[in-house]
Formats: sequence, C-alpha cells, structure tokens
Amino acid sequence: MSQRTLVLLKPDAVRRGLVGEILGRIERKAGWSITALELRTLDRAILEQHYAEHVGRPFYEPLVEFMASGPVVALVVAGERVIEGLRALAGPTDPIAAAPGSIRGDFGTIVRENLIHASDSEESAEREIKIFFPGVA
Ligand code: D4T
Repeated sequence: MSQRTLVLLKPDAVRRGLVGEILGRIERKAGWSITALELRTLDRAILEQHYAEHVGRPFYEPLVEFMASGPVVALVVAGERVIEGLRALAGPTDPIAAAPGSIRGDFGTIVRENLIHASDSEESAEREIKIFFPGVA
C-alpha cells in the first residue's frame, strides 16, 4: 500500500549534524522516495497547528519553544507502508526506551529532544502535509 508521510528532523537533529545520517536511513529503504524537502525555522502559528492535539498539556510550551529554537528539515516521504515504516525507523517517543538501531534509540536521551517527527496515521499525514507543504497536491 503506497502512502505518504510528513517527517520533521527536529532542531536538535539539525544542530547536531545528524541530517545526513537520518536522511540516509530513509533513502536506503527500498522503494521509498523523498518527494518534498525544505530547511526552515518554524514559527508559533505553524507549531500550534501541527501540535494542536497537545495544546494545554504541561509539556506544550517547552515543546513549542524547542521546536522554534532553530531550523528543522521538513520532508514528505512516499512509498510502501511508509507511515508505519517511518515510525519504526524513529522508535518510540522516549529515546531511552527506544531500541538501539532506531533513530531515537541510537541518538537520543530526552523525550523533548527526540530528533524526528513522523505522522502517526494516514489522516495525520494528509493534515500535516497540508500544513507544511500547502503547494504539494
Ligand atoms: P512526534 O509527534 O514529534 O512524532 O512524537 P510522537 O508521536 O512520538 O509523540 P507525541 O505526539 O506524544 O509527542 C509530541 C512531541 O512532544 C514531546 N513530548 C511528548 C514531550 O516533550 N513531553 C512529553 O511528555 C511527551 C509525551 C515529544 C514529542
């Protein structure tokens, strides 16, 4: 089943010089392709849309501050079961609980700075692709 997903390499990944490493892991999955890609610094308005489900939670303000603290790399990845596949490549939210071999498991230690976002469903992917790449059909 071919799908699309929205991926963000978070400011910690960009600051730490892990963009090439993470994009390389995505590119090496057979048959997946990057169909849009942009380096940009996110403002509050776009983060409020992206993290709408978390507004009001105790971690929301520090999360937005962190996500606006430097540029991110936003990309769309297309391919076979790419939504589930990107979540598996990333590993679970808490990097200490994430298995070695996953991006979070290999490079992260704290929940807020967990390196990568990947859409969690087809519905989220379509919503998030519209937020970050309104021009992409
Ligand atoms: P994203 O959405 O960034 O791919 O992460 P997840 O899908 O793995 O996790 P999430 O939506 O539950 O959390 C979004 C974002 O908030 C940070 N966070 C999360 C945090 O700083 N403290 C917390 O307690 C939680 C649950 C990390 C990811």
